[in-house]
Amino acid sequence: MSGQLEDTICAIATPVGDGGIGIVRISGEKAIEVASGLVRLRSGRSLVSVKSHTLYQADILDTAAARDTGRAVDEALVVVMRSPHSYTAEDVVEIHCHGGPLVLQTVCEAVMRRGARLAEPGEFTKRAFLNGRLDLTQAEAVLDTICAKTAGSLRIAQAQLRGTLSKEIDRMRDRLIRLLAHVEAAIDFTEEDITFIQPQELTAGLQQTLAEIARLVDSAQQGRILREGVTAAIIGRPNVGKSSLLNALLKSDRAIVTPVPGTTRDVLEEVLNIRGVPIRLLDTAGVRHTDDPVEQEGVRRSRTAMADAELLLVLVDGSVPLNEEDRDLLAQHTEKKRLVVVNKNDLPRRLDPTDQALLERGAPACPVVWISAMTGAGLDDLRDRIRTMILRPDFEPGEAAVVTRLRHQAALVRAHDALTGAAGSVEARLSGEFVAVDLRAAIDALGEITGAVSTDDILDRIFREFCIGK
Ligand SMILES: Nc1nc2c(ncn2[C@@H]2O[C@H](COP(=O)(O)OP(=O)(O)OP(=O)(O)O)[C@@H](O)[C@H]2O)c(=O)[nH]1
Ligand SMILES: [Mg+2]
Repeated sequence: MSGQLEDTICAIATPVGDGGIGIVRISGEKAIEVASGLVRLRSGRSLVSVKSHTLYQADILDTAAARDTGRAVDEALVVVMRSPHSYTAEDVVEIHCHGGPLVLQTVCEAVMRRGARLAEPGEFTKRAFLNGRLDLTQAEAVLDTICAKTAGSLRIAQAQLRGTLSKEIDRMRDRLIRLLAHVEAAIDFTEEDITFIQPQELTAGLQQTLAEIARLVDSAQQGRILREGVTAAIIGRPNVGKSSLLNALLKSDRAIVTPVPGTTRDVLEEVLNIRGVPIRLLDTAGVRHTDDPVEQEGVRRSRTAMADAELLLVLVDGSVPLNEEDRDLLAQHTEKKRLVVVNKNDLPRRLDPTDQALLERGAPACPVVWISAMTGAGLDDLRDRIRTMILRPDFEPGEAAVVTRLRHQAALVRAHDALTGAAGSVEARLSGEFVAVDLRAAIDALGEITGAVSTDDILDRIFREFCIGK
């Protein structure tokens, strides 16, 4: 990101499309001066003298040249937020106009003609970080809050925004810095007969930090599931009711359902919230041998979806005996998380006794749920099973810090490895230098999480995920 802090930046901060209001945001040293060029307050006051954090009614003028009196583009509410009490900690002006794309585009272009530059993705939040308003985990939490799909992931994002994770990281990092200071002092004064820190005390500090890091790493897998969700594919031979199940879970007529086997040809995808977990649910073409080239392509896509999904709902029709295609599918991908779902339970069961026994025993080696996509019977049970297959039953996002990003997880693992090395050196009574090297590596790894240690490369990668205007 090339953005320099001296530039004044602007962007449309609300989503594209028609809306009641839309906001153009300006931030930087010259924000008020730039906005003054196109904002004419109804009260006749100058924007420079208005109260901070107060809305004023104004006309927005599109002035092509400096002396042009301008043509009104829209009427708006304008708010000035003076540094450092703003999102970016810089002077910020927000123009709340009507939410049409053309209006917003015109206002934004007028702002740019007055000397602001279009913001890069995430640049407002990046400035909040560079100006010390947010640390990196909090900046990431802004994005997670915006993108949260379930109440659980929103709760984690909000806790992170309030600094729960950073506080825990900072506490561990401070402890390690203190230990490092003792270790280094001991290296410097190695000739003298003073002990700066007892090996037991050093070991205790290292072990405590190792345990705390391990708890966070342990939360990461669950945390990421809550933030990102998982992909689940409904698979089965034609006509077992895959599309009916998708529709039933979605409570809408999303997919075409007919009695003709081979109805679904493409992979359909919908995101839904199942017991607090975001699930990307795929409905696939029924898997069977076919000479129809269109259906063949559909089956190929089903197999890809099956291989990529993290959870498989293997659907069979309980109102007819299982056939070879069913048994074949039941035997595939046994390494994955799978649920066998027996559908059409509203009809008399016609499974062979051996198949019925096999399924009742939970075969082959995965839980079985009996449902009727038509009546909705068993769907609650299915939702419960899906959640327990994905999240640990005891996992509830609460007060404790939870790691939700691979970036944090990777840095924690590096810190853990380094501290394990340090603990080993202490135990082997190696010279303090060995311990110090590993301690420094762990301190840096933890610092990368909050941004206490950061490089342009890390920052670029983080803020690229944002969209313009955030
Ligand atoms: N009685 C009963 N019929 C069902 C149930 N679920 C689906 N059906 C019927 O079974 C037929 C096939 O349903 P679909 O949902 O299209 O099946 P599919 O697995 O998506 O089929 P393909 O897309 O061809 O692979 C339709 O006539 C549905 O009405 C159920 O729970 N009970
Ligand atoms: Mg279908």
